[in-house]
Amino acid sequence: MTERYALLSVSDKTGIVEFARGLERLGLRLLSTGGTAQVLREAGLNVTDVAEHTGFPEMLDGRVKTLHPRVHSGILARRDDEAHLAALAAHGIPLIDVVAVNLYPFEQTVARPGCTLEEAIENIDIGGPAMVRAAAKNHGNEQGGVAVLTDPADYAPLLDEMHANGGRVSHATRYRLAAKAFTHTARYDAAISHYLTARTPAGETSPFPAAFQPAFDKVQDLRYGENPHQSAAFYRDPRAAAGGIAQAQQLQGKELSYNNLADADAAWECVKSFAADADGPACVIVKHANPCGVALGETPLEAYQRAFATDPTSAFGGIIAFNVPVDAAAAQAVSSQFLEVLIAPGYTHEALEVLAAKKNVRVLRCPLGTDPAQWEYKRIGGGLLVQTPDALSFDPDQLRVVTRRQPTAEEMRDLLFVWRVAKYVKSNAIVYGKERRTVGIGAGQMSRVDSSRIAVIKARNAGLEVRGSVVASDAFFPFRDGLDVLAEAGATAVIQPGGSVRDEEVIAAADEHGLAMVFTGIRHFRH
Ligand code: 93A
Repeated sequence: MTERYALLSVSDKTGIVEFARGLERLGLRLLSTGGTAQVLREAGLNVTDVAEHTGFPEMLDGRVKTLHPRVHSGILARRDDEAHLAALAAHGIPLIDVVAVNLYPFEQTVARPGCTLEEAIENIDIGGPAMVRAAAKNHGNEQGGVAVLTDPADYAPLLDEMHANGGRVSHATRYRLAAKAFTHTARYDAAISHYLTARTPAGETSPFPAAFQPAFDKVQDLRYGENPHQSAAFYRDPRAAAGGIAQAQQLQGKELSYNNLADADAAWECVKSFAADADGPACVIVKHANPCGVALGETPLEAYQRAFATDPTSAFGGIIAFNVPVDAAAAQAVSSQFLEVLIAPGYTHEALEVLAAKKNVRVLRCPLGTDPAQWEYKRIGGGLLVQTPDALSFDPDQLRVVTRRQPTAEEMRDLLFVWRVAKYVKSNAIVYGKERRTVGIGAGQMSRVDSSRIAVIKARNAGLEVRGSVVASDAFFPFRDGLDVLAEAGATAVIQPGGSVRDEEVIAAADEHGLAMVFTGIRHFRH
């Protein structure tokens, strides 16, 4: 049997006609299942139905199409094994050298609103994964083996390679395709397991499946991890919508490091919380995962200058993010400080020219899209914590003024600003601000009083006046001492979740100091 076969059986028919035509030109005979065969025939190709090849009809509504020894022996026979080849010859079974399969669209099916359990089950592909796994297992060696394709993006490169090598596919390519194929079927089974274990037969669902298999695609190896002796890599969630830092495009600069990416994420998530149309240009400067300056301004330049003024010492070597395109004036200003990474939804041509002079600065362009709710993961020793993101934003109408004094309109505007920033500061977070810019930020302390004191010290070090500012606290004050610190520093209004058993004591302290205080009812711990 010298004829070589390619078996094509795909739900996603993208590119399949061109691929089949290329294979036919290379002298391969085409074998195909019902729907795929029809598409190929309509395109004028010469196709043998699998049913004709096996001598057995597709049966049970298509549940059994390719599950037949004539298919699986043709795929699984070792190409350099005399006994295997003799067995095929004895039964008149030809070799299948190319297998292109993609599976019933299980994930798309269960994502459709109102999808029933029966529909989901019918979309669990059985014969497809069997062929993919058989072909991947038998990718072979230098003597030959099967090329398995599970992604239409691999069709054209495979044809090119076959053209260049007299119809042969190298062992290296077959190996790479086999590894990719097992990733394809592993993800497919993970999706089925997630769906089934996160619901009961009656359809009651829970957000989290019984077992958890994250699926991410490698973007690149990183030079090292958080420290030079740690190795690291960067992965992207293929299902994430545009808008996360993982979707950013690097326009210039040195290779991104592990810490660059982590800090860029912190800066980008914070700056994105300010909408350009409602809030105007915003700038966030991050160091060690915490904002060290956040401000709004009339222009990106002004937003940057006001953010920088919060803490010029910490801003050195920082990550700077804007929620609006960067123009030449802002580019000029940021270039005059030492910075690691610049992120924005866009850059003017002139801005890019200015930045080009700073060759090392990593310049990222990131789409501003809003991500759908994605799970957050945190490794703990021997385990994994998974949670939904801290995406709850409060309804301003639900704010509760708890003090005798009402905040002025100006204080209220600033309270909402510092509250938004506090969400992106590591706990315990205390953020002083005024005129929609941060004045002092206390981050990552074990006690809230210390965060309050540190924020004041930092503001004074930067030569900023704390008196007359407003303050946000990411969680309630457990005692009045934190509030006393704020009042003594000269703050006039406070925003915090409330909910402490000592709220009464804290409210009384605020009244004593003549402060206005607002409860949000929402806590924003961040660790
Ligand atoms: O129903 S199956 O689990 N049983 C099979 O024997 C089988 N063989 C191929 N699904 C099977 N397939 C799948 O059919 C392939 O994985 C592919 O997704 C689909 C292609 O069908 P058609 O060519 O009829 O569109």
